[in-house]
Amino acid sequence: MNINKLLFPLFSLGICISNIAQNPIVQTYYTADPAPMVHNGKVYVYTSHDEDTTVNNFFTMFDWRCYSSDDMVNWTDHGAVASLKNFEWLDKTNGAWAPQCIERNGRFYLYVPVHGEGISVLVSDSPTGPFHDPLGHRLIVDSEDVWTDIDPTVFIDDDGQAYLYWGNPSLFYVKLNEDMISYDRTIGKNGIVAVEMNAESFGESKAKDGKHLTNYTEGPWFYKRNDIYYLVYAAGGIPEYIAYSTAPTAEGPWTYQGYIMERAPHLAFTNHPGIVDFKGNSYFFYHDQDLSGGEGFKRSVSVEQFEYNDDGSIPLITPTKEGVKESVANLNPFKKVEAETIAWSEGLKTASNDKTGVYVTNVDGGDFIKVRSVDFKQGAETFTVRAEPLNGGKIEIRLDSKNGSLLGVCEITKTGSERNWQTFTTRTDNHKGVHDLFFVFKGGEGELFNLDYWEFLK
Ligand code: FUB
Repeated sequence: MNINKLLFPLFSLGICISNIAQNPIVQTYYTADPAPMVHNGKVYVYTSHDEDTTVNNFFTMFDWRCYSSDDMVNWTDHGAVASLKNFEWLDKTNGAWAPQCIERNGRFYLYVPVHGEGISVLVSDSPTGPFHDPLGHRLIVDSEDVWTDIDPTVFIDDDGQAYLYWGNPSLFYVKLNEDMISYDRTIGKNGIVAVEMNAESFGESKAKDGKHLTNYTEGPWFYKRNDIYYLVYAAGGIPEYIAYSTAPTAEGPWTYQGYIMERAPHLAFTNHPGIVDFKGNSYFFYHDQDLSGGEGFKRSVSVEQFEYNDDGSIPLITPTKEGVKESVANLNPFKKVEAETIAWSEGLKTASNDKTGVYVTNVDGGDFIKVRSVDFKQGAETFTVRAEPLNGGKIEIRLDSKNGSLLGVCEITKTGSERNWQTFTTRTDNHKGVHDLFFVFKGGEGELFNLDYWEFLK
């Protein structure tokens, strides 16, 4: 039994909330520590991943996942794009903490901390991997305490100089060389600059634990917008708020600006920011613990749209279940859409293999997928889906709600005893215009089928 199927009844008000909820943005896995990256008209969000089963009531994290969106409401699951197994030299099976990815000259650099083993880097020719380890050892060497080397954040300035900031409870940076996998060893202490932690720069410490000298705690997110350098971070010790500081240069001096996310009942004891501008809007990513019904080691990534004030300051942002209200693009249903492109789902998981890539699995009767802002234009008369029948069942295709008007029913029946992927087709009502689309799964006992992709034909 999929653990999410047990937890979903706990999750808010079920059907009612699911029709309006957009947060968390992933319901098939627990995801944390969001790191958004805009590339080629898409937002990619790299996340850490809290396992469904927690070991020793602590962070249980083995790999890093990636999701992408063209419209900020439907998210395509690219699976686990990297894991601790990418590092052959590493003798660790847990500790895949907060990542961030950046593109330079057509290559993608994924900076990752392994808890207790410092910060490393992986490289790929594609934003969704495969990633490989270019060094065979950690990136940040000669650190005085690898236990504090977590939460890397990377940014390339207008002059081409790349910076990597990180740290809990102190803050450090290196100036990355153009190859992005080494750094200038002539500055700071063997290349590592320790940022001066004072109340003017990072606020007064509220943690009162003797370790956190200022309000800065961890999870920095570093970027520049309209000549202001921003460092947004988890603050206030445990439980964490989100605060930020600004500076006139990439190296400071930093000025504390206060909180941008306070506490709310469904937030976890940690929080972790990521901010991007996309298609003219600004988005704030963070994580909460709503999907797990309140377990701080089972977190989920959420996102809110916000607007900067005229002076560049960031307003207080409220964490909501509704999340992003409006898509910034419509989804085209007349070309192949991966089944794992989801605005909201209940009861499902994704898996992947070499032949099919990522697919939707754990499909039982009553589960469903919602896809938002689907533009049927002048009408669609046929639906086709690539599926792997297991016990077999049906897909009810509905508009605008789980119980909305029925466009058609696609039977996914098992033929023969072998498992194999096939295409199934059904006629649909000739519906027009932009709608939310619901696939509601119906069948008997056990798993019904797996789903690869779908499309409508005119
Ligand atoms: O996800 C593990 C740790 O929790 C991260 O490194 C911190 O930022 C906090 O979110």
